Amino acid sequence: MEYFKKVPVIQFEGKESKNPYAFKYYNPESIVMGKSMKEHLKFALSYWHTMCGNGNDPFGSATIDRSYGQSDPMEHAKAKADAAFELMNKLGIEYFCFHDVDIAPEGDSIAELKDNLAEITGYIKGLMDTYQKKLLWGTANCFSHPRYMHGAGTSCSADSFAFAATQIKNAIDATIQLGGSGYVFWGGREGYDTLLNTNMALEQDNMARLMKMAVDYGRKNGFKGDFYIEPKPKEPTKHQYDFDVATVLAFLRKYGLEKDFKMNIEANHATLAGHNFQHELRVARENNAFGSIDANQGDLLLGWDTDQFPTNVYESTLCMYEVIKAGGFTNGGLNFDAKVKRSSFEPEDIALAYIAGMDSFALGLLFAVKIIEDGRIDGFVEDRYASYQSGIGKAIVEGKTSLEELEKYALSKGEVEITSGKQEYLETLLNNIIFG
Ligand code: XLS
Ligand code: NI
Ligand code: NI
Repeated sequence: MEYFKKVPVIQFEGKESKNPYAFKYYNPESIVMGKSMKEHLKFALSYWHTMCGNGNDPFGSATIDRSYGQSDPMEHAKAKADAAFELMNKLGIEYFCFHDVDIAPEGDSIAELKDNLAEITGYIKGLMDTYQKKLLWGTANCFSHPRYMHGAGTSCSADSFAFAATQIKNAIDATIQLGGSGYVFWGGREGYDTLLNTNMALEQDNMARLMKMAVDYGRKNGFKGDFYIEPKPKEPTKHQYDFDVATVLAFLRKYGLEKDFKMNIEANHATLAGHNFQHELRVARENNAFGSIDANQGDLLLGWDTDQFPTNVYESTLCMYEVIKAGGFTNGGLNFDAKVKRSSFEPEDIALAYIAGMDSFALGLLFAVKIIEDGRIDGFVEDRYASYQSGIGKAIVEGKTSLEELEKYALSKGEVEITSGKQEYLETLLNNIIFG
C-alpha cells in the first residue's frame, strides 16, 4: 500500500527547478569539503511529529488523519511504520528517531507496552533491512502518561520513578536491537511548577541516579553509542532542570556523568531559553559535548515550542558553521523535530515540509563552507585576540604571571590601546559571503 501517493521519489533538480517535489539545493552525493552532503547533514525523521502528529493544539482537535487506514492498534502501528519507511525512502532520509509510544501501542498497562514494543521493534527491524535505513536515536516518552504528572525521574512518587525506569530499560533494549547510535533523555516534566511543593535537591539527585542506571544498563548490554540530554528551559513545566547547555554541563559534572552524555540541541529550545541556536551549539562544542541536533525553528512572536520546520537560512548557516567546527557529526545527526502547521493537513504537506527543511540545511552547509573558505570572519576573530599571542598576553594565557606583575605592567603603560568590535561590518560581510 502506498500512503503518500502524490509524493514521488524526490530528486535534486537544482535551483532553477519549479517542481515543488524536487530538491533545489540538497544534492545528496555532491562533495563539499571532502564529504558528501548526505554525510555532512545526516538527516533524520522524527517519528512523533511526522507519523503521529495530528494537528491538535490546546484550542482545537485533530486536523490531520494519521490513521493509515487502520483502527486496530497493532495494525495501526505497523501501517504507520510502513508509511514512515515509504516517506524516508521517497525523501532520501537515512535515519529516524522515536519514542517508545510513537512506534508501539501503549495498551492498558506497562506490561502490554513492553510486549507491543518488542513486537513492533522486530517489525521495524525488517523494514530497516529492506529499505537500508538506520536508527539515529531512541527514547522513552516519560511525560505524556498521567503517572508522570509530577515528573518521572524527578517525581515525588518512587513508583513513577520505577515505571519510568522500566520504560527506559525497554526503550534502550529497542535502541540496541535496532543498532541505534544514540539514546536521548529529554526531561519533559523533569522540573517543577512551584517550589512550594518541591524538594529540588532530592529530585536532581534522583534524576542523576536514573541516568546512571541507564548508562550502566546500556553499557552492560553492549550499547556503544552516545547518551544525550536535550536541554529545554520550560514547557510543560515552569522550570526544567535541563534548562540549557551550560546548566546541563554543570549537572553532568556534579554527578560524574559527563563521560557518557553529550547534548542533543534543539533550535526552538535555545530560543525559549533566551539564547540563539548558535549559542547553544557553541557552548556544547567548546565543552566537547556536541552530539546531535533537533532541527526546527520557533516563532519568536509566540512564547512556546512551535517546532516548525527550519527555513531560516541564517540560522541553518550558523548552525552548520558550528557543526563543521566541531568536526562534523559522529554518532549524531540532524533530526527534524518539527511538525507541519495545523492547517497544513494534506498528506503531501509533510513531504513538502521536509523538502523545505532539507534544502534550508543544504544551503546552510554550502554557506558555512563559504564562510570558512573565505576565512575573513575567522581571521577577524583571530586578530581580535592577537594581544594574547605575545608579551603580557602570552604570559597570561600560559599562567606565567600574577596580579603583582600585571599591576607593574599596567602602571608602566599609562592607558589601554583598544580596537573596534566592528559588528556591523561583520554582519554585512556575512551577507556578502552568503549572497556572493
Ligand atoms: C520536546 C522535545 C522532544 C524530544 C524527545 O520539546 O523536543 O520532542 O526531542 O523527547
Ligand atoms: Ni526535541
Ligand atoms: Ni521541542
